[in-house]
Amino acid sequence: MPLRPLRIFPALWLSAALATVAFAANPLDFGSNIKTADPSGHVWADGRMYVYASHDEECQEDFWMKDWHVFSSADLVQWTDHGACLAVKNLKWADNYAWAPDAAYKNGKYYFIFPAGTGVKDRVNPSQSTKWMGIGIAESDSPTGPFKDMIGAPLWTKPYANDPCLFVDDDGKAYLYVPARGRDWLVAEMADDMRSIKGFKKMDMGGYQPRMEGPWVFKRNGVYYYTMPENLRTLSYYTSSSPLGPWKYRGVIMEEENQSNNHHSIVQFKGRWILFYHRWLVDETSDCKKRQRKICAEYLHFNDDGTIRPVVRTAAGVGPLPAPGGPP
Ligand code: FUB
Repeated sequence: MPLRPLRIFPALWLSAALATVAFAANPLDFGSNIKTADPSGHVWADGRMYVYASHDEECQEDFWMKDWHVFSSADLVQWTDHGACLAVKNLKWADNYAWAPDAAYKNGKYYFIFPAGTGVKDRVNPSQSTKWMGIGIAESDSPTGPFKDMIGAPLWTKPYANDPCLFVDDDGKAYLYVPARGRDWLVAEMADDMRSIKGFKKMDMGGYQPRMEGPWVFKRNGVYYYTMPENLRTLSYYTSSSPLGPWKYRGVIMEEENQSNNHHSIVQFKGRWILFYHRWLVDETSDCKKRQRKICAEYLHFNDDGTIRPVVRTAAGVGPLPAPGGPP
């Protein structure tokens, strides 16, 4: 008789393990067929994972995007779509190009930083283009918004304004990282009230500055990591002992796929490091049948020396998290 529990528990572990293996968590299930891109993952004080994302309209033209969504989860499997946390229709200065956002918590408020713009890009005759973009900042008492544009104007429109990354260091200083045309990799400290920037500084990237967009900065064990889609597609990274650099190139995290852009974020959640990114997948149920973007996630692992192990795209992704005390 005393053997019985021992037989039952291994069986339970086995079925839990099989469920884990068989579970396909990618792309993330946001409860609908919503097309999403440019995930910016953050864990706030309530311990939930929040993902701030661009929203690709079904079969949209040329990245014409109108709002941003926020999703949250307690386990990375069951997600809540909190809806649009901000839309270009709420802005005085833009009506399009709701591109890759980021978020931060400071001064008891949640901040949402975003690119948006107006006009049309003429890809055949670029000189005829009327498109321009700016970076806006909005504020809310809630991590899910709605966020309000407190300035009513972009923080700047030149230099090139897209893909802001807002990193708040342990001392409370907020740094804004942006890609710029001409291969200048810029950082600006934000004013304490988060309503202006103190001016751009060109960072020393150790002599290696490929074309890039979508930078992301995080800190682990006192080391700053600057990660980005190299040539807009291959995720790679640098490290530094300061948020301002100089930075040292460290190599590739995730290879490119189908010559398509990738955009990512890296965040610690319940002791595990998570890489959020997007994939371009054909949706057979869609009228246009073309590849559209959806957000995925993978576990990310560090070596003992702090370098990042390469990550491969999987169907299983990150869910469900192993049970506490279970196999790693
Ligand atoms: O989603 C629009 C643009 O595509 C983003 O700003 C870039 O990072 C790329 O993902």
